[in-house]
Amino acid sequence: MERSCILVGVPVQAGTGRRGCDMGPNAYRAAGLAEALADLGHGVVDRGNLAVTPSAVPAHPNPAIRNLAEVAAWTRHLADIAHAEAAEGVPIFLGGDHSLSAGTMTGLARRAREEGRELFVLWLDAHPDMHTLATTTSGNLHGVPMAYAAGIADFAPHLPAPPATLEPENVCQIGLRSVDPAEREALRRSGICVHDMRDVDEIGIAPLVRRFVERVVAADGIVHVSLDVDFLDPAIAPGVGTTVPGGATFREAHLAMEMLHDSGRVRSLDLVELNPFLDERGRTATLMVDLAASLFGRRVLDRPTPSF
Ligand code: Z70
Ligand code: MN
Ligand code: MN
Ligand code: MN
Repeated sequence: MERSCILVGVPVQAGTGRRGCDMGPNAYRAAGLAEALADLGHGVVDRGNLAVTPSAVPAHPNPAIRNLAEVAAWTRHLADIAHAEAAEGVPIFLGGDHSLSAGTMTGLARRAREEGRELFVLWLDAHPDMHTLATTTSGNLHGVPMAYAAGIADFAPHLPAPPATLEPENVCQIGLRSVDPAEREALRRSGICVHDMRDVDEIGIAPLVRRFVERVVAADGIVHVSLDVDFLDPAIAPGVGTTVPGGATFREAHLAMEMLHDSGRVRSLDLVELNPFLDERGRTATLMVDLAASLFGRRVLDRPTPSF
């Protein structure tokens, strides 16, 4: 039997410098995410919005860091939730800022390890989010989840120890165009597969996604997609706190989603960084819903459809 989509609202904005991301989950609902998935024939369960109660965590010497206790609480809770929901269906985490992926990816990594499956992550973002607590200068913890989840640095005792980490070789980042110096160094050391926008321009999105899918299939792996709104060009997706020019086009983004769907390997999704307060008449929320629909099987013409 096909797995149902499980919507999990994660109204966290503690990891970003701008307010409004906490309205993200409800904006996806208003834009018709559940209906779009149901129209494609999927079962859909909406778990509503999560909440956490932060408790004190040891301070970090970097004075720039903001909202550490809150991000720690979300990370701990989301690792539990992702681990549990991945056994029930296909969790779709409705952010909320990208700090939520520290929790989701490590919980999913634990579930994959228990099932003896190799977990791959396709990270679609203008940013690698590869800072450690020591290197972040903005102090915004949406800049650290990849370093945390790939076990690049030890975040304990400030953030909870991850229940499992990603294999850096199984992570592929596409869309990068804003990388801080410390992140560039961390990426080089990590072994993570990275494609900046120059690669997208020179090679094209299709060969990049195809190569990734081939590696997943060769390992009989499963895929988590982490989609940051700022992967997209701000001209088509203005509802985000960090607009970086030169992002993916409408067609590149849809093609990536369609190819991932056809792989039949996608088991979970983060939709992050939507800021409805900065959006224009819901167009960014609507675009993200349409991209999720492409990822879960919406197509122009009939083609063979692998099930999850
Ligand atoms: C920058 C920082 C970031 C997302 C912005 C930006 C980080 N490297 N991440 N938007 N998703 O502040 O650390
Ligand atoms: Mn919990
Ligand atoms: Mn991000
Ligand atoms: Mn980003």
